[in-house]
Amino acid sequence: MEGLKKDVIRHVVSSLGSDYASKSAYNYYNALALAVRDRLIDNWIKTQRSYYDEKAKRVYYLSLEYLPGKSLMNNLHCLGIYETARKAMSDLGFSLEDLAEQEWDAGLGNGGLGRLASCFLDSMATLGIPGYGYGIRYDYGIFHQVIEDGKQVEQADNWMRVGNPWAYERGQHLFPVRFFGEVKNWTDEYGRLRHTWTAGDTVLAMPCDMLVPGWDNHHVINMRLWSARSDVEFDLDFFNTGNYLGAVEEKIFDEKISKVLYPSDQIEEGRELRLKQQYFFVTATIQDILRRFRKKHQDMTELPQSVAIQLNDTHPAIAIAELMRILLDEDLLDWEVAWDICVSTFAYTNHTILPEALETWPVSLLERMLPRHMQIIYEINARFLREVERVARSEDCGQLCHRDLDHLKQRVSLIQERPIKSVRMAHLAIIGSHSVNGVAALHTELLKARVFDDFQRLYPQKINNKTNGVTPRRWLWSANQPLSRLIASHIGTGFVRNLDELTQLEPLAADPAFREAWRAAKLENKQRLQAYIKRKLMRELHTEHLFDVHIKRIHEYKRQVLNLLHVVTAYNRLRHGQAADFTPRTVFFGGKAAPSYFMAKRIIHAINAVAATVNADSRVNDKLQVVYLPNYCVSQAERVIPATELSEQISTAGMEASGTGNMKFALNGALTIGTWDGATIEMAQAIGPELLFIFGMREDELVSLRQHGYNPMLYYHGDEELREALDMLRSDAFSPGQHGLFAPLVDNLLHGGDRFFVLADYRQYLGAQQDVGRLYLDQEEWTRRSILNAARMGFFSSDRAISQYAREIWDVAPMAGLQNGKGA
Ligand code: 73E
Repeated sequence: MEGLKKDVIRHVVSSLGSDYASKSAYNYYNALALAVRDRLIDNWIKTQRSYYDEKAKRVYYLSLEYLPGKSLMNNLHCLGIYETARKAMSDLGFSLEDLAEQEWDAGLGNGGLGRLASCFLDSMATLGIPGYGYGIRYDYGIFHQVIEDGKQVEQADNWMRVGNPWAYERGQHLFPVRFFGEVKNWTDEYGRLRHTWTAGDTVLAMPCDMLVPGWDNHHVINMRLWSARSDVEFDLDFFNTGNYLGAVEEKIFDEKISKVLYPSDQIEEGRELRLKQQYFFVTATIQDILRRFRKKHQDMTELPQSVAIQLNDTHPAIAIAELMRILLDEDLLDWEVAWDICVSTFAYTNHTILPEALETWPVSLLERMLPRHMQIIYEINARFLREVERVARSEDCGQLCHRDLDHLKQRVSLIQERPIKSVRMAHLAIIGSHSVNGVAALHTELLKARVFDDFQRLYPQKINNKTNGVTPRRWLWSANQPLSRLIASHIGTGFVRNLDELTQLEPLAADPAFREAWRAAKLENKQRLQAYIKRKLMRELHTEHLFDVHIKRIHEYKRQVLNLLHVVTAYNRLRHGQAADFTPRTVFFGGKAAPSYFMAKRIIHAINAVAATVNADSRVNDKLQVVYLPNYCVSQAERVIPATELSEQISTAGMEASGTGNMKFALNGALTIGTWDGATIEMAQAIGPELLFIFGMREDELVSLRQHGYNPMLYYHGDEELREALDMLRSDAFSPGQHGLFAPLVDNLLHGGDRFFVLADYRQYLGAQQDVGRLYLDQEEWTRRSILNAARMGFFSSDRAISQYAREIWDVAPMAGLQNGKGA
């Protein structure tokens, strides 16, 4: 402890240039972070060196998004120095909790996809897998959300302003990135046509490395994020032209590439800068991967034995064309050889079947920005369509008439002709990879049967499932110390690295004393949240209420509106004195809406309007409260999830690819009210469906309802309570003086076809909520179920997910000496 104290003081003085006697929490947080980084860097160097020494096959995880959140507590726990640090900082006059508050969330992602990437890095580090995360170091992460007059207002997330003590910026290792320009054709000595992409604009990619430690194993992997740097400083031309300010402007323009994260989750932006971001990060990453590979290899055909590249959705899919370009134009390999290398190296994860999220890029834009890549994509397509024809003719599709074959080719082509001629990035990713995986069982089945059914017929082995998982280090041990300590006192700490060990809790569910202790841990977390809400929102929570929580991105398919209709109905019943048996509850909502997503923003407004009315109504507010948690982010999730008793997972069946919040809640002892969707299905199967509150129509039922003609008006006319709730929303009951404010929401349900079947599931949802309320009155049974929920969550560890990727997709093994946990 003395050593740590000394190091902290030394950093306050020599790294931060401050007086250690002036007790600034900000300085002491940064100094502690630097002292922790010192303790990681030796192991990071040893880890990286061991990959070379052992000629390990490496895994590269390419993701445009990461959501690491805060690093301090997690890193202290991983290093096993949490208690030491707590004492040391207390000696220096600080509470570790307060210092941790000083850290800004690294919010370099929108939601589940980015958080999954961060959980996966944590698991690779803990399992000892030679992995690297690659992404973009956005200057501005996901916007900071404030609620003003009930509405979302976006503020810039200037997370870098105060510096980042965790990152190493490596300004000396810059990689060039080219755009635009032209392609020259030439003939090599064997008479083969060759291509060279020349000129164009150049910017530079600077690596920023963040260290990702494993749990108590000395294995530290790297997350390398690229930051754009202009090359104009190196351009002597501008001295000669005398256009100094012009050159500076150009520099600012170039550096715009890594300025900001696109804040839309599953809605395509289709903006030129977004494509630039994708290519910028992809080419820098591929250059870095090949640089490392070439240190030990000359023969490029050995690449797939040494390197596996996982594409996190299609956002980095241009990597396939980029690797082809390098192999063809720089290494001068033949097409077939280069293509084999590519397909054997790449694998692609699909995260959504929502059509509006499937990426396409206009051919005209690609031709201009990446002319050589567009040529290559055309060539990939031509060869692929010839192959399709060959397969179709050779098999029993022999009977395929020409029309069918033409249709098939149109459907699977990389090029879509309408509404504008574009490249389908998902098709590029599928064709250029040896593995395509979905993220939960149902999602993968839907990929095979619907979205990618033609590809499933063409390549029956390619599409596979890897159900998502979450890291127990952050989402149980670090976020929920009261519960973790209780668990550890009964079954030891092995569950932190082997989550299956939680099954040892099962017999304890029958033990009244253990149940009481379990409830006490939950109450402690509820009180902690209560104190936080008081501090931040000046609101007093009732900890005896059922804490009912719906936190995630705001999206119509996630159906926050369904929850809101339940709240309004409960409000009406209470007002009308029809709810004598109502179980008091506080309903929490939280989540960001894409700034351009009108309906999602209006939903936030409606939630806040209902909250204001309900909370101000003294007839009901001792029994029902609604809280909107502004600026939902990773660190907020870490506070809220441990305090939650009811987890809302109520997406339209078939639409949530997996969900990962659902897992974090159950792991922390919340019961789930949910639809038969995403990974909630597998959770119900693992836990026992009777221990969750499952309701609503299933995916196949919705398909047939849609086919037979779904008429939301029938539900409206047939259900008095539903009608009352919708009429109130449409009138100004919640928006005094602003008649029609929420009419777009209601009209969308009644006259817009209710694409997400809110009305169809309303009555069943109410029934399930009634069951929840009733069960909550029986605290012993509730607690028993809560314990069993957590006990059966072993499968949903990201360690299990990563082990499956490693074995079934990447063919990589943990580093020797690290398989069973601790390293040397
Ligand atoms: O169901 C979640 C899933 O758990 C899914 O909606 C989400 O990915 C999670 C992790 O697998 C997701 N995010 C995006 N697509 N699916 C996405 C798309 C475009 C931009 C940003 C995010």
